[in-house]
Amino acid sequence: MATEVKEVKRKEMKTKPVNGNGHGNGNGTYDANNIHVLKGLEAVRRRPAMYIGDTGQRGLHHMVYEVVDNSIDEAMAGFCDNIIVEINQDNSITVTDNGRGIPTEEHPDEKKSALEVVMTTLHAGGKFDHDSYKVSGGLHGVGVSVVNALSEWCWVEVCRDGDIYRQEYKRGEAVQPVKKVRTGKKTGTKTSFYPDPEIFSKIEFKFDIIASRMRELAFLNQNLSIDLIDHRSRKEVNFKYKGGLSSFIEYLNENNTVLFKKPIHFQKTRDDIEVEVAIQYNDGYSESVYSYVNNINTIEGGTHLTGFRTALTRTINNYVAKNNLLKKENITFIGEDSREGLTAVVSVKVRDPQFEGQTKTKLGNSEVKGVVESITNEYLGAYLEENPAVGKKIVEKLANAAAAREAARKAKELTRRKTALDSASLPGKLADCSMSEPELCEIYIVEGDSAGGSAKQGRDRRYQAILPLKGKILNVEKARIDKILSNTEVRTLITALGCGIKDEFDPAKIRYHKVIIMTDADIDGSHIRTLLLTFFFRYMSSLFDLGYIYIAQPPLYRIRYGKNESYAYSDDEKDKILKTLPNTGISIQRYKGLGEMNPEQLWRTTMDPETRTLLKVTLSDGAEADHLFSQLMGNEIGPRREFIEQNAQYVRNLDI
Ligand code: 0RA
Repeated sequence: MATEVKEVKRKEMKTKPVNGNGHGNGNGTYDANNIHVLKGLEAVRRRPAMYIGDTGQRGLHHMVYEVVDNSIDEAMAGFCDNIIVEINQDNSITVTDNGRGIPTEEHPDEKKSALEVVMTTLHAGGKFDHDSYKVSGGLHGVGVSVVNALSEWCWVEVCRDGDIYRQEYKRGEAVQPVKKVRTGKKTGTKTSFYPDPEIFSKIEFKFDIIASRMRELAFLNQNLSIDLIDHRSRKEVNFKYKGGLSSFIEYLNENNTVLFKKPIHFQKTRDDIEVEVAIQYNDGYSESVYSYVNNINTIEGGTHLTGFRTALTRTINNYVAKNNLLKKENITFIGEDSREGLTAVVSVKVRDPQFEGQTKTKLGNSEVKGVVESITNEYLGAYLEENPAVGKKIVEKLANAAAAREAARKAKELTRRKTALDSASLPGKLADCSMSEPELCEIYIVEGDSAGGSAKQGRDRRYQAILPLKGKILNVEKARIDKILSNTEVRTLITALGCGIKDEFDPAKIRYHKVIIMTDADIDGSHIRTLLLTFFFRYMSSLFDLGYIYIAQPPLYRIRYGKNESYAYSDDEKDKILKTLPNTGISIQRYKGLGEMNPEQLWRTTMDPETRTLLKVTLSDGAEADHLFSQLMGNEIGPRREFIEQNAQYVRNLDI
């Protein structure tokens, strides 16, 4: 999930209009009069980002999801239980499903095969659309014709009624009419495409990115089998979960100590809204709640999540009152208490979802809140009554959380001192920059005072701030918020960033739009980096969505020859440089830490925007990142060791 961002200006992207005259030119077109189709495709190719978000890594992978979504629709309609996704040698993609097959008969209005209409008409929809849970707004559900328009080539084979039909396309235009190519017994649809290099900056699919979305889809669609095959590396995985959301919860809690073994899991349809929820608690302090609408992760939440949260707190409070469980303590839980150590997934299927918010991932339909709330009340209430042993454990956990909250409040009130969280006074260790526009400013969080010193001398003080951190920050996976806030390094960091934390977190207040983690290229450095990323993930996660979190890339080697020198950022690069040099008079220095570079070298190799490389850390999948962070930093030692062993060679390029 980490994507490399070279900070050099990208060449202006060439987008060639498709047959600008609106008529087929014989170059891949068999129907010269189809002005309307060509206009649609041209619009997509002119402004691809409007349809798939961007033309970088995210948009590229979105192409795959768009095709898979159509097969998922067929699965949700009950006609498909197997999807195969193949990444081919040449980075083309093939998606095969065993559904009914896209209809191929002549479309009554368009006078051509329905298959061709679906593949070449923007928002074809209507009769040949699935009447299931189509998504309006957002980037999903833009249709497979968009993928087609943005592909250098594409072909589809449909198996129906004993025959296999096929059509090929070039940049969205059909090359010839739909043809019967052979006979076939089964039914289904197979789509293959190669994204257009004129549109996308780089055509290289990441196995892990596709895998985590396929895993998620398999969790969300119980019993659906999804195979992912990478022909480049011969990797292969199958995702199929009998437990659905229960399996999802078990996966999320794989590295945590849970309070009870079997997740609480229920599913019910009311007023045409399908609600499915799974819940489990672990002995940690953070909240891991993921919500979905029509298989789309609603990272900004919305009415379904609000309904769930309200019901959770209320149902547990009712249970406590009804059974006289906390007579002495006289506590009423607030929402925050009921979410400590909570892992939950809330998935709804809604017919006409309205998406709002900055990233269009917040459900707006008001009718959904009450439905999720009442279903959760009923099922969770009944579950607690029937499972008093589990009920007792949950209530104990929440009572602890409430007591800690109360103690923290009292302590704060008693001291009443201005805390370091108050951004009025900046910490002394921070060497701030002189400019104050956040969009121009960056902060380097540097491991250790000595590297901090070099960074302070080497930086451009107009827009670069330096915050040296002493040693390791607290592992936030293992501590409650009050303890986290009593840690000096963490407080310094929060104050320097200026955006607050938890309830007071406001990304609009952040003082720098680039937060750059700069640590040594050794085990300690990678541990500190992971601690920092975990902290940002648990307490300021929207900074990732906003694209504010970066990792600096210091060089590994300095190579001197005669009066010249070069820096190598990887072993490969070092070998490449050495090959270009005669064998005499070369000296190679391997950097063990940032402290070995003088200020000028640090600036030139790692901090100068003209020459540096930064890794931008993005979370393409929150649940996947959650699993990874709990694996890296959680309670269970076994899985962590296993992870580090498996990934040791990738530490420099850890994909989060
Ligand atoms: C509409 C109607 C029918 C099938 C599909 C859509 C369909 C579309 C896709 C896209 C990928 N895989 C798909 N599988 C099926 C079937 C109508 C019928 O047979 O009665």
